[in-house]
Amino acid sequence: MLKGFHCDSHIGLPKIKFFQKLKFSSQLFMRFAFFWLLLPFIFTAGCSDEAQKRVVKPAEGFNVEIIEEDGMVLIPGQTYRRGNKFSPGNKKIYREESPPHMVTVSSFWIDKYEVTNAQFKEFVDQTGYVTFAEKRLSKEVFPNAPPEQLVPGATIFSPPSNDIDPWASNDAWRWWSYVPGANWQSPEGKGSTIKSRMNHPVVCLNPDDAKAYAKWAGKRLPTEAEWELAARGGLKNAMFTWGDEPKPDEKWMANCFQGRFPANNSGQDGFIGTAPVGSYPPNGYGLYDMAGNVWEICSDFYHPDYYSFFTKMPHPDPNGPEKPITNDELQHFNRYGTCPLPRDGVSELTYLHVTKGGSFLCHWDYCLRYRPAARHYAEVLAPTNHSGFRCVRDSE
Ligand SMILES: [Ca+2]
Ligand SMILES: [Ca+2]
Repeated sequence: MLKGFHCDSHIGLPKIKFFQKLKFSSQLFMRFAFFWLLLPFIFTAGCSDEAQKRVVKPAEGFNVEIIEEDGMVLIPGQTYRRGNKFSPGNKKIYREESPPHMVTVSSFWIDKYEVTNAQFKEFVDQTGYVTFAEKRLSKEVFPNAPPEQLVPGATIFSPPSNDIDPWASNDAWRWWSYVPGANWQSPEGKGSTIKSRMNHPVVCLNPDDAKAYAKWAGKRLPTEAEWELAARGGLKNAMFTWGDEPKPDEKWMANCFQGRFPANNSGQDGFIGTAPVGSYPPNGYGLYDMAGNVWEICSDFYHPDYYSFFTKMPHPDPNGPEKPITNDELQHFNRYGTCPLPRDGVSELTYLHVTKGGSFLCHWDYCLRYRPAARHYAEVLAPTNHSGFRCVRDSE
């Protein structure tokens, strides 16, 4: 599949190999150049009024002072333990989270909420920005791709009509489909609309789209280390953003998936798909949806073994592995435990970027990743309807 994506890191993409042979062509260069040409305008558009800083009450049950400014929260610089080596509760192994290690992060501001459709629309209205999912891919750039995979579109959750065992095979395409016409304005494809969902998180974007928005807003994407620190909400080593209890007082604390994945979503937590941002309790830093709702794209490249590399070469404010990898290389790692270095001619469109926090599709038994330590990835090639983002900016 050309614009492939899958929910779980152990599942391989079946048809992406031809990308490894691609050169970084002039058309791809033009795609990136387009964003840069816009910058003089969008930088001006992103300037905001003078900020008002105020101290707000901490979230109930947490002794953390929160300083808030223009919809962002100041996270104080600190050293914390990143990652997780324990079973998160469902006895599954999430080895990409190990080994846990100490990380020092400088102070930074982070958005209280995931970026919404309304916010992204303002960006598009002001700049004319066109997202990756809205563009047709060129036959010249992807000579081996079937024509039906070159049309604009995104990868959309498409559950089967009957119960299936998600562990029965490695084929996540049993519940994902490439849908022509799907994009941030029509997240389920042609005929779908966000009109009644303007306060929901924007989806169907790739990392470049998220970066373009962040630049326009005078912000940037968070590093993985920043994101996890913020998600932990002042708690030390807790399994979830709210503590260690999966469902305290029988209350769902995040928008995730109940029922039998993938065919039967009971929506017991109130939402089958995305929820309006801020529908669930905030964490100790007053941040919403750091667990569930939509995955949040970070600036780091993804490598499943990065934490092992990092523990050998720790440094403050880590920003991910220098060498990006592709999905093919990830599958090689999952099979053999080693990861070949990227080769010349590999398209940047196949590089994996870190995503954090899980989504409305994360399930206790299948993908228990609505946890701060959990790690997953997004491809530039594969916008999906369960991935979004929020922004950060440096602290002066
Ligand atoms: Ca839900
Ligand atoms: Ca989220």
